[in-house]
Amino acid sequence: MTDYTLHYWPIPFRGHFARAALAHAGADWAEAGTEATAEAMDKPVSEQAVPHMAPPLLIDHRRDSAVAQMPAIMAYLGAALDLMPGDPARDALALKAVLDGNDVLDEITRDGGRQMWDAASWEAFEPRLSRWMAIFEETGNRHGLTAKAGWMLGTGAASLADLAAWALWSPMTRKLPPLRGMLEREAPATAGLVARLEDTPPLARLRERSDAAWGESYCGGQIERSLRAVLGQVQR
Ligand SMILES: N[C@@H](CCC(=O)N[C@@H](CS)C(=O)NCC(=O)O)C(=O)O
Repeated sequence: MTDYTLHYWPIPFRGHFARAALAHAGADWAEAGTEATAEAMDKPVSEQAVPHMAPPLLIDHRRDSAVAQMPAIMAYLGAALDLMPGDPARDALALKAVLDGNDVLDEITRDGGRQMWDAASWEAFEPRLSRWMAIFEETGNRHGLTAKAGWMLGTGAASLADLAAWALWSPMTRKLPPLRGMLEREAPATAGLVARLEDTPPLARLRERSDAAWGESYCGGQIERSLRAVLGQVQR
């Protein structure tokens, strides 16, 4: 049996945060798959591994524990896999980067597809997306990150904050290429960090595996179709 099982859908999106942390740390995990993910989510709460509304859900078999809510999963993995910067101020900023990332995911899917994008709503959102990019950039700049070197919080190696930045911006800008130019323009140091992490063997392998399994999917569903439509992309 693997050490961890991740319950999530066959898309990168919110699941890629946990995957990035697990892959980067060389942890051994299995993907539960769509059927088991839906089954776990639909069980009566009294029968769930941890009471939860929606995936991602992470099971740690070695510690016999389970956690849901993406930022809580990242806090868990940050501690379990030694990915925290190690002082209270930067540990809080690492968690903040995860929470910022989760907010961006909610915003780019209009809260999980409650409404679809159209030209006007996307145009109104673009300055917010630019600002989110600038928030990551300014955070990194304040800790010495440049396009060529450094880490989001000035640690000596990738921390949870760097993995959150990768998990947020890499799938988004690779699966929705019109957004890549925006990240490079608004957040060149962050774009450089994402590219450097992308070239590390664990994250390169994760990218290859997920591309092979899930193709061009980003967030899935109708909301992805409407996102691609406003970005002038044909869904493959
Ligand atoms: N706040 C939760 C959001 C979870 C969530 O919205 N999960 C989505 C996939 S990204 C889902 O499967 N939703 C189905 C539902 O809410 O019924 C988290 O951060 O984990």
